[in-house]
Amino acid sequence: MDSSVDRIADPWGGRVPHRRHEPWPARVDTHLAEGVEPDMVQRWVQAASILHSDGDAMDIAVVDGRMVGVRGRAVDRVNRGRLGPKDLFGWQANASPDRLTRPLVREGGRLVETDWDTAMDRVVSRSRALLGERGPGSLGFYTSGQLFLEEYYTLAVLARAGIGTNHLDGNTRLCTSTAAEALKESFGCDGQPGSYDDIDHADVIALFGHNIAETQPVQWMRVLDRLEGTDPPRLLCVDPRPTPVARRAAVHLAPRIGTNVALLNALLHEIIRTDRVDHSYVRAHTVGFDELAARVADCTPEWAAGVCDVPAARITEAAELLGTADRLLSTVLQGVYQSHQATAAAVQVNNLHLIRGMLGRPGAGVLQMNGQPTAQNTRECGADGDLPGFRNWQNDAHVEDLARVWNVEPSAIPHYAPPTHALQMFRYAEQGSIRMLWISGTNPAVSLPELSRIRAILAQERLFVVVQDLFLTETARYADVVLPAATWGEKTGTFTNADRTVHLSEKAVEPPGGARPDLDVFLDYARRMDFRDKDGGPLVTWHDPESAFEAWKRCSAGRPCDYTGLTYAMLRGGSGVQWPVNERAPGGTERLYADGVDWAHPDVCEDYGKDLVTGAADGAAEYRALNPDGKAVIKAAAYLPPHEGPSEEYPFQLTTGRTVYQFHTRTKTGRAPQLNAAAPDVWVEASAEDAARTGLREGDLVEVRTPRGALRGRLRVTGLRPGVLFVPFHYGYWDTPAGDGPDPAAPGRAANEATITDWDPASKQPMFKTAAASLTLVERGDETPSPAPTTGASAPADPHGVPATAGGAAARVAQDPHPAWGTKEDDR
Ligand SMILES: Nc1nc2c(c(=O)[nH]1)N[C@H]1C(S)=C(S)[C@@H](COP(=O)(O)OP(=O)(O)OC[C@H]3O[C@@H](n4cnc5c(=O)[nH]c(N)nc54)[C@H](O)[C@@H]3O)O[C@H]1N2
Ligand SMILES: Nc1nc2c(c(=O)[nH]1)N[C@H]1C(S)=C(S)[C@@H](COP(=O)(O)OP(=O)(O)OC[C@H]3O[C@@H](n4cnc5c(=O)[nH]c(N)nc54)[C@H](O)[C@@H]3O)O[C@H]1N2
Ligand SMILES: [Mo]
Repeated sequence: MDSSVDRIADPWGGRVPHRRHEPWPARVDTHLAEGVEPDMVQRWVQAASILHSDGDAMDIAVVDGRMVGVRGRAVDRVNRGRLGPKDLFGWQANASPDRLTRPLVREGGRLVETDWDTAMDRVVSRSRALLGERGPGSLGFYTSGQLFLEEYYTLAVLARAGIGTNHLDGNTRLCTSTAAEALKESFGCDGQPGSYDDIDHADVIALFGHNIAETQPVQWMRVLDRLEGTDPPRLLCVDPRPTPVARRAAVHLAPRIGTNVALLNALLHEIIRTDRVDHSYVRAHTVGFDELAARVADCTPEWAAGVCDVPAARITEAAELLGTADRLLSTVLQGVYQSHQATAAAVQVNNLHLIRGMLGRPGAGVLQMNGQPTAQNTRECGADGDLPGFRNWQNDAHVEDLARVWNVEPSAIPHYAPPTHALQMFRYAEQGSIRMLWISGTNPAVSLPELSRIRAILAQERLFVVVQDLFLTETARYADVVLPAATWGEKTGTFTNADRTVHLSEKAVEPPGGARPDLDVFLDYARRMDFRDKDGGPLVTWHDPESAFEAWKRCSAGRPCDYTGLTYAMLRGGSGVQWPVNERAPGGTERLYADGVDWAHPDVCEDYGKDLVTGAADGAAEYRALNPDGKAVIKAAAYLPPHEGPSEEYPFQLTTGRTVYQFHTRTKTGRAPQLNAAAPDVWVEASAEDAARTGLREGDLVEVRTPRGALRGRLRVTGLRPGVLFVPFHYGYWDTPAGDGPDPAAPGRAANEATITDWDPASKQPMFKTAAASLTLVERGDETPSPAPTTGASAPADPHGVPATAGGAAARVAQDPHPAWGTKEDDR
């Protein structure tokens, strides 16, 4: 080890210059607990990160049955040994003293400890009673993007074919349902076209509403390394905040919130006007170009400049960059997916690639990103609003095929309507048709919009709430039964990152006390419920992670996400592998759609498409008429103004998001000392212009209010777009002194007190990024700096007097740019 870096002060660590078209050089990052030296480690256990969608491969260091650190895996295609701050420090949360170790049940209004039999009996008897009295539609399952593939698949089988409910969705609805929907709209099917390796080859990288530096820090290291190498790429950044990406961009556009479609239509207009269109690609592989050309004919940069409030000349510059790129890589994330016209905007990025013929070649690709580590599997396995294996619920042949795999009658699989989306499930619970809600691996009392409403729904007497988690979360306080789960490092399973790379993550240590892997809980439930197939055999025929994986392989056979060529043995020791993996592609598949699209044919597509304005689903006949040969669909969309605009009472646009140090509702990162200290409490960002105009200063305690609610935090003045406020959504409600729920006397703290109940019509993803808000002073800061980190997008406009974020000795990480092992291709 020849260097060590404070990776809180410098989240991205040192550079290893990276030349274009060459493999990304390795650098192995290692963090061990204080006092532990590498030669004291007894076992290194293979795993991958579950604190973002990157899939950073790592080994967990074990001493005497305890986790004592992590090190990146140089051999892996995704991260080549590097780890981000959450990867490096987040594992400590596993050993937190407040882990749940026994099930809890509600007795006389309070949660009390009990044994598994008692807890599961309550869940099973309530399930049975509801099935008998009210039918399968009275049960709903709200799961995660953070469990393992084997767990989602089991849950999908038991919910869809066991219970027979249509109400199964994941928090992936809040996260990547727009990614999935945009891929379905353009390519007929989910499935990431691009590869992270495209970063090695692209000459232009365009990031739309994606703060990759803070949210996929390891892929940002890859970009930074390219910027230090020969023939560096030029970056386009579309983001209203001054993110680290914006600071390194050749062109940074900071549009008015909610105007992505207007901007993208102007970029498409310019590319068509200057004829940077790959006409032969368009002719061979797409339908819909003429409609797009007509739709954007009037969308000049001058027009968009008025809508988006960015200079027309900048838009032209951006279009030049995109239009002249030899290999263009685009990424899209929450600044699009959670903003206004989410699917319409994400689809325009696909259109950009289709009309420029930028797909399927090294460096030419689109990444409709995922956010959560295992969101891809929620989608593949049908634990969200899809059927397993990207089957089409409107296509009877697909439902019959799924019924064959499960050995049930097709009628046993609800497909009378699209699977219910998460916000609709909460609506049904509010209205009383859903009477039991089983929440696994998600914390809706912090992460859903309009929290006062969500709390009221969860608190209803008539709703039976089951929460399966590691901790007594804000949501678990409302539960009737709490099931203590084992997590990453304590259980074995596979998961798939945003570029289709499948990793195996192995059990390194025992879970605390009586905590059990989610798979075991679902299997136990299936057994107690005695779910049967059509011949009277057990519906769920597997019993452990590997047998669940084998069952999933059979379900995935012949589908785009084909896992049939993968085994646990293949995933051990080397790098992760990108699906599809089958007889045709035994080593995996780097990029999809090298030669036209494969899954858009009416007989095989996952979806027939939707109206991007109303969300109305097209039928098979309409789709067949539009796209008989199964080409890529170029779908145009007109810009529409956001639903809630600034007013006299609420003059600001409120947007929300993330910092590099915290993950979501902080159940893990809030328990990792280095991470938590770097961003210990909520803050509010406003622009220097707005601060000057309103007389507010760094550190002032301010209140952000919308028609839904309010929250308070200390002000950070940044280079944010004027007129916009930003609040991180990581912080939940303030507890009562007794710790039994939100303190009615305390002010609001969660961003979602203020957000709106509204969603994209096509993807049903909630709009966390667009609301109108007011900003008022509560109390002067008197030189108290805001708790906002100084390293990322929340860097102060004027650093004077603001202490720089640093981690000190406890945050030092060994970085080895010349690891002796695992660097060569043939080591894989
Ligand atoms: N450190 C960290 N990393 C994470 C996570 C985490 O919680 N913490 N979560 C993971 C998950 S699940 C996800 S989904 C991803 C999310 O990753 P990102 O999408 O990168 O993160 P966000 O901060 O939610 O939003 C990105 C940007 O959208 C911009 N934005 C807001 N409104 C608009 C708009 O109207 N137009 C445009 N163009 N931009 C806009 C914001 O300014 C913000 O910088 O991160 C993953 N990685
Ligand atoms: N305002 C605003 N709101 C947002 C967003 C935003 O940008 N702005 N982003 C949205 C997005 S993209 C996302 S992904 C969501 C995230 O929102 P949530 O999913 O609610 O956030 P997490 O904190 O990740 O919750 C995961 C829960 O699962 C538990 N857990 C972790 N591992 C395991 C396991 O192995 N088993 C079980 N059973 N439990 C486990 C954790 O302790 C935690 O309580 O928030 C959404 N909400
Ligand atoms: Mo997410």
